[in-house]
Amino acid sequence: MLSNSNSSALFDLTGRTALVTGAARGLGYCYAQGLAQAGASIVLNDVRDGLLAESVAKLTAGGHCARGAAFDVTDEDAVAAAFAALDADGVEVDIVINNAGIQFRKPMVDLALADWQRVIDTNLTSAFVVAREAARRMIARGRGGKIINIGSLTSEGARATVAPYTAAKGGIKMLTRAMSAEWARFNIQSNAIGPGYILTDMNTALIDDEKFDAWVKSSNPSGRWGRPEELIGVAVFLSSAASDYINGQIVYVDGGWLAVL
Ligand code: NAP
Ligand code: GCO
Repeated sequence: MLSNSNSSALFDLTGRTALVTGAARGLGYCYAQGLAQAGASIVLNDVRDGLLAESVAKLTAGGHCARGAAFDVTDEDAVAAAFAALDADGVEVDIVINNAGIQFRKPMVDLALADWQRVIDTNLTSAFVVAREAARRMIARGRGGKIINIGSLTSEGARATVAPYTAAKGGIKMLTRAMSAEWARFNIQSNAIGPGYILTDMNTALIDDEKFDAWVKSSNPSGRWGRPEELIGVAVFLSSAASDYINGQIVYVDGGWLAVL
């Protein structure tokens, strides 16, 4: 039976280093902040280094250990170079949160292949590219690690006009299982988080649309949008020893959306 002190130690990330992609703002910054508060050192990635520097400064001002790594997650060479730079600085990534993602809303009959590809590259392929670099090092070090991919309600169901996003997030669910199939034996736990409709910049147009806002509120039994900080708990859980025997799962943080008819 765990005593209170032991149970809190389960979620302690002290001594761990986490790389969070797309961490300058939105859910990525929340994950970075939450893992930092749980004791982890954070490598924040984003594609725009200006905003990234501000977010790193916010965490360090709060007494946390954080550094920025500006690179485009869709650029395989840039990802490799970023990990090489971390190697050179002696930074060993124990936890990866593949959070970077974009949305592009258009009916498929009007959708350009370039736009399809950009969403797939950012939301799915980048998770493979970043996790591959991390897993190579985790396996070589022999002390395991955590890979957390970011899915969505669209990992389970589709809505019109977001086909590439839906295909990517469905792929994230199965890629996470593929990572488990190959890496669990190295004590690497690969799981995913599936946020519902959350109040971030990605959804500004939807939040401001009265009909869509009403649909979101009527489609989940909590009757509201999720708040970014409500994703922190599951991120710390899947980053910690508390989830060492969980692999290949996707944990939905959706107000009960997927649980009801
Ligand atoms: P967001 O507010 O649009 O933030 C996305 C972040 O990813 C931004 O900081 C963005 O950088 C960064 N990014 C985009 N492309 C990148 C690239 N190529 N390389 C590196 N960083 C890149 O989105 P969010 O709502 O926080 O969503 C974050 C993740 O959660 C996404 O994967 C999204 O699909 C997923 N998700 C969100 C919701 C939701 O309701 N919000 C629900 C389910 C899943 P810039 O600032 O430079 O643009
Ligand atoms: C959309 C939204 C959704 C949410 C999220 C739901 O256009 O429907 O952007 O995709 O962001 O993925 O889980």
